[in-house]
Parts: sequence; C-alpha cells; structure tokens
Amino acid sequence: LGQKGKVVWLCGLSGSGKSTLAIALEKSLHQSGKHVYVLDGDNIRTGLNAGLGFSDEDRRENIRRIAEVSKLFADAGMITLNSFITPSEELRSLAREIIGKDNLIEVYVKASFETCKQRDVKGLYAKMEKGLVPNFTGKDSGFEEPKVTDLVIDTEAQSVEESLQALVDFVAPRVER
Ligand code: GGZ
Repeated sequence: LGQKGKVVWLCGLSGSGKSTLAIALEKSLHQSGKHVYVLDGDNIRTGLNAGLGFSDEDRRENIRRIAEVSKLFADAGMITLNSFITPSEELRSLAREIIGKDNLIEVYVKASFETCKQRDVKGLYAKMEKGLVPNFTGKDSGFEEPKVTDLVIDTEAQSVEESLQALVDFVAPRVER
C-alpha cells in the first residue's frame, strides 16, 4: 500500500473552527494525492452514534467508538481527520490508548467560549442562552484545555488562512509514508 494510515484528531469547543479546518485540510491532502476522510458530528452522531447524547457517559462512549473506528480506518491505510470537542484529558487519553500514539496527531483548535459564542455559526449558543441545550460544553458541561498536545491552532489570534497554513505545515510532513 502506498499510504500509511494516520489519525489527525482536532479537539476544541463548538464553533472553534475544527470542522472548517478539517475540511480544508482534507482538500489540501487530497490535492497531494492522499486518501483522506473527515469524521465529525455530522456523519458520526447521525449514524453510528445516533442515540448518544451529551452526558459524560455518552460523550465517553462517543469518543471510544470514534477512536475504535479511526483505528480501523488507519489499519486500512486511511488518513482520518477527526473533529470532535473531546472535552477532557480522560477522553483524549482514551482515544490515544485505543489508536496508539504513533498513529495519532493531536491538535487543539483554540478559541475562547466568548469568541465561539460571538461567532455562533450555527445558532447553538443562542439556543443555549435560552436554556434549550442541556449539558452544553463550556456552560453546564466542562472543557479542560489540553496540556499535552502536538499542535495548538489559535483561531482567535489567526485568520482561517493562517490557521490552515499552520495545520497543513505541521500535518503534511507527518503523513508522508
Ligand atoms: C456541545 C453540542 C451539544 C452540547 C449539540 N454540547 O458545533 P457543532 O454543534 O456542529 O458540533 C457540536 C457537536 C459536538 O459533538 P461532539 O461529538 O464533538 O462532542 S463530544 O466530543 O463532547 O462528544 C455541537 C453539537 O454537537 N452539540 N449539543 N450539549 N455540543
């Protein structure tokens, strides 16, 4: 096989820019001939993990299944770009144990709760303000900033283009063979 599997795992708050960056990175890696696939809430929480919500237990099961699926994808030679909040060190180390550190690139997509709330791309923060979103990350449910990570992309301090460039510069050489 011409490609070694890898998992690029992006964590961060809702609205921090994870999925935007994952999709842009996918495009960039595609253009250099890589076989890449994005996993995010849109294709995981609607299918494999339909039925899981946002309690601590459900988030843990969500992350565990995603990690197991990503490991299979990596075994199959695929580069998987995972975009999930992954709000605690416990969940991130669970994913790390399942996937294996050698096959994993961990990225923290950093933006404060206030910034994400101001962006409110999907109107979810407005709903949350009205009390319509239980266990919302950063409000009733916690988010621990990663202390150990391979890369931090600060989407508050950098433009989308700069963030993407930093991500591509870091990831591209690490998925060569
Ligand atoms: C956080 C929520 C919640 C609650 C729905 N808390 O920005 P989005 O909308 O499109 O993506 C978010 C997604 C988070 O799911 P994850 O699987 O990434 O979370 S975790 O890793 O913690 O298991 C958000 C939406 O689901 N969403 N309710 N209560 N985000």
